Amino acid sequence: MPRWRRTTRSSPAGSAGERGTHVTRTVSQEAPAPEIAEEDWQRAVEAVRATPSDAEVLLACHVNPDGDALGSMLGTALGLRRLGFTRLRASFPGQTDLPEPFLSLPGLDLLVPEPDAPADPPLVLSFDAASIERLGGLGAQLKAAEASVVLDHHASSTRFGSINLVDPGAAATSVVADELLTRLGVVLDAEIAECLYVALATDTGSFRFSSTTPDVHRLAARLIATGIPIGEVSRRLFDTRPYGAVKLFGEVLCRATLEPAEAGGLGLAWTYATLADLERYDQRPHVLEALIDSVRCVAEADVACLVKQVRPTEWSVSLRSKGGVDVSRVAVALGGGGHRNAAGFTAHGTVGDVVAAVRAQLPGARISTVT
Ligand SMILES: [Mn+2]
Repeated sequence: MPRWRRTTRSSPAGSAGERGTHVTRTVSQEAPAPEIAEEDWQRAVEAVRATPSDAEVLLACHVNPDGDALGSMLGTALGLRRLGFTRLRASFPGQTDLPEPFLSLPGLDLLVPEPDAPADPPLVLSFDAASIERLGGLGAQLKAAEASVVLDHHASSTRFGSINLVDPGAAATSVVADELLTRLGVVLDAEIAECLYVALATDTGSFRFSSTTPDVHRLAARLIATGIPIGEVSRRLFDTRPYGAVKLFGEVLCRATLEPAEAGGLGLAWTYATLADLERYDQRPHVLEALIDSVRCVAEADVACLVKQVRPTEWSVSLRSKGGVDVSRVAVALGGGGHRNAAGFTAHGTVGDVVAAVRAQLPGARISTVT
């Protein structure tokens, strides 16, 4: 009996998720020119080729870089190095110490803190940043550059470069980076491939999200064929965390709350992590990035919510949906943004206030499953 009940419960949620994905795709197909025009590819290639190999080139990615931002940026930087560029610098704004999973990425020798980035490079390339604000102070170099190439896959991209390689249908920015490197005649090697693979694996949730198309697997196959240590890379990226973080996760998950009646009966699971939790286990905030995945797997809830304290009364809120609720609507209503199944916002007040605000938005964010 429990087996039968589980089956009926998970089946409608799953099909709603598929439907949700399909709707997204239909919308993006109807939007004008979602793909990158041939002319833009050519202009990007010409911009790189027109830059002398001893000129300064700045590659920049968004603040608090994730695997896609860093991987696509460093993979492209290494590709440009193979082409003979000698004064390459990669950078991102803000906090410069990287999360552990990225500490052995190839190409890190090209990375400099924002203040040390070249002041007036003729060529700037931007990675995974949907708006120039996400580049912090490096946006000034991009604006002043003779040529600026924006590589991205956010539908919300403001296309702030002089050349924009933005493909909202791409699973990761590294898909765009790979195409540019191919067009520049760069031959993939294991170092470039590892960077692009980390980017691709990160943004597809290790090839689990619905963005994982046959083309994504074909790209992954080409990358793996260069001989990258795939087991080691995956373990570092997804299956390694400090002992203190494991204990911290345990404590935070222990206080998770399930509210089956919320979201019109689809269910809400939520928990929170405080600065005191981080301090108690001597952990840095980035270790909490993976925590939402453990909340998201609660079978009885369509919506998962993780409230992370960033200042005494300021919280960073992560939302996930299995497809019954459009959590980007919840996030946008509360001042944030994101995608249908993954979104976030910044909140103030107490944890109770924050969760109450989320609860209040859930009914209006339900996706109709009427057929
Ligand atoms: Mn990305």
